[in-house]
Amino acid sequence: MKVYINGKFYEKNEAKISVFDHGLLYGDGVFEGIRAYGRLVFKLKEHVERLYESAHSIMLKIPMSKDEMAKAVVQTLKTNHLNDAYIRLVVTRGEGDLGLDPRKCIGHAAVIIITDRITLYPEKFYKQGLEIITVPTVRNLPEALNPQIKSLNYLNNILAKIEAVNSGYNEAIMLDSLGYVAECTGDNIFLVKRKHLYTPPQCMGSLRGITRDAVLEIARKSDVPVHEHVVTRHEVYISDECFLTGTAAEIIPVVKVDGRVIGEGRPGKITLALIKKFKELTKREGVRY
Ligand code: PXG
Repeated sequence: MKVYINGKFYEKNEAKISVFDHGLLYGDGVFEGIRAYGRLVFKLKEHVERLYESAHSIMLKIPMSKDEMAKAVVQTLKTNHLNDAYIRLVVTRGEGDLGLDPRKCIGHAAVIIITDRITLYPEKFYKQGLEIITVPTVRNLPEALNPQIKSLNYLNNILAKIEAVNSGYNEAIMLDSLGYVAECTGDNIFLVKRKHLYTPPQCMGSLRGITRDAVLEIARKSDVPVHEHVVTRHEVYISDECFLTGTAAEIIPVVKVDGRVIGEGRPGKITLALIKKFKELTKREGVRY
């Protein structure tokens, strides 16, 4: 495996950055998770755009243009001869001293691209559906650390993941500070009720997922009415279908939430139809390499 760091490729064991990098010391940096299917990078432009938006928001200057970044992703995939891949794009604040002040990061931001394979949940759950729970850790407040910023500081999500795992579950619903459903630890959440599709609005404390947007577009084109609307736990419990979306997770059905069976307790019809259409989309759309 060859890892890209600032324009050069290194073997996995040799791919290293400084212990003084503020990405390591403070989680001061941004990242993206991207997928490639059959030598097509899915939604590359959207991921690069979101990376630069996250960086802009935290005043991190990425030392290359968006076009160069997209080219570097493609080049890394070519170098690694991968047909299908999960791509992790990381940009750190760079090397500084042991204080928080980002002005002390005098070197360049480190741009790292890693390509690998990933299966987020055991395969059987994609067929039979996941059981999830709501956890006590609420999603970061938008006015404190906006979940729209895909920063290297993912402790908020990791704490929720730990709570789920401690309780014997693979995934967790995180609420926002008002108690509405925000999202899961690394996925957006959708409900189906009376053939309508619902997902929390992106301004309420969840990430505007690129898979989420792709699913909304597929649904609109398939004449499924969509609503970006606040969602309560009660609405999740009484939904006909539930599923999660994310680049790593793709689309995974949910069949039980906090002990309540969702619909008939198996992946629903609309969920399965959306999964099929999403798979078709990933096979025909993307940047070829
Ligand atoms: N919400 C959050 C908090 C995320 O981190 C998504 C939603 C889905 O967004 P996209 O754009 O991918 O549809 C994400 C992204 C993991 C993991 O190991 C998950 C993400 C990123 C990194 C790791 O679960 N998901």
